Amino acid sequence: QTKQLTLQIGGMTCAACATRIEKGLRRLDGVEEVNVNLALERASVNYEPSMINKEQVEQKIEQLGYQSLKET
Ligand code: 9UX
Repeated sequence: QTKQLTLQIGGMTCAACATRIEKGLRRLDGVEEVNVNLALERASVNYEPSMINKEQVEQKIEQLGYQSLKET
């Protein structure tokens, strides 16, 4: 059973930033689908909770150089 997470993201300044986050998150085992909306500064992530959790997703976003501000 996949879960969906939406996060407010800080630090995205261009379209490539959004693509970097999408690619980075898709590399994680357990992440099924990612959509990043630059204008809304929001990421939507579908993940398999038995494989990965919310904190690991947020950690990856920070690791990529952006901020995971809050869940929406
Ligand atoms: Mo270009 Mo967006 O370096 O960071 S990918 S501004």
